[in-house]
Amino acid sequence: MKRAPVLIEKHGNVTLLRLASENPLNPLTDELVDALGDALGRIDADDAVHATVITGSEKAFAAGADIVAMSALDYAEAFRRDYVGRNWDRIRAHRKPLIAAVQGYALGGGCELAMMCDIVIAADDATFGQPEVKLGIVPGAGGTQRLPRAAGKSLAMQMCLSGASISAQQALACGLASRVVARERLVAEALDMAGSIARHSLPVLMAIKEAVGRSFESSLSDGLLFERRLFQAGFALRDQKEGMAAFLQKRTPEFLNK
Ligand code: DAK
Repeated sequence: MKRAPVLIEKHGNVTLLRLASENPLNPLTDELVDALGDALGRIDADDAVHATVITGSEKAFAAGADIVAMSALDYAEAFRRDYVGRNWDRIRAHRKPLIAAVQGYALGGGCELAMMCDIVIAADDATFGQPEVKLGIVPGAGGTQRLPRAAGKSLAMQMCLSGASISAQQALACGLASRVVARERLVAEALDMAGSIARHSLPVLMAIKEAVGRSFESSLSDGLLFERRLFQAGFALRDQKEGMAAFLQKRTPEFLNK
């Protein structure tokens, strides 16, 4: 029997998704990205899940889009099928917190997938790169757009124009990753972080994700107004009452996610 390209584990109100193609480099085939999109769609619809960790194999988070499939594409077909747009958009549209736990290679679409997540934790052996230029193509899932925002223009240009990768420590230094941990501890640390996020009120977590996301899409004044309205709307939540009452009563809040 063919194994599932994405393995799903439940850890309380955190889900762990392991990219697990037969090739441990995890080329991002349509099958794998479809399975990831399906899993994230189910998580979005499941009130019991508050946060998700996406990880890969010991060798690779993902070594990029499937070069075998891409090598056969022509322009008409890529345009007509909106090549890989459809399934990738589902990842981008996910509304709950996503943590990428990156071990080994995160190249091309693999680096772009990590950047679509809200937080990137890297194992000390992780490498990040946008090697598309070596294949005669430009990055297609955010490398030229998210990487400059995450890593700054100069480093993003260097990576996209040369195709050379950076180390986990460089990713940490430039802000592409927020933590580097020993490879043996990667998934445990990512699950710990997800758990510390997931204990909070789900609608508040989703609103924070939306607001931080908006900061990349809008002017500062529009973003600040969006944030202020979300902040004010938060007083309609029962969890605002609970959070503040718990603080004043010196107890742990019991959020209702309402
Ligand atoms: N696709 C298909 N097969 C791959 C692959 C890939 N991305 N990466 C590796 N493989 C295959 C190799 O061909 C080899 O196959 P066999 O020869 O065994 O049949 C096997 O995996 C093992 O690979 P290597 O022998 O090369 O293994 P090494 O350990 O020596 O090297 C490596 C590992 C990761 C450094 C190397 O395999 C490598 O450089 N791989 C290619 C990395 C790459 O160029 N990635 C970028 C691809 S372009 C979009 C969404 C996404 C994208 C674009 C648009 N939209 C939403 C519009 C993304 C584009 C890309 O990612």
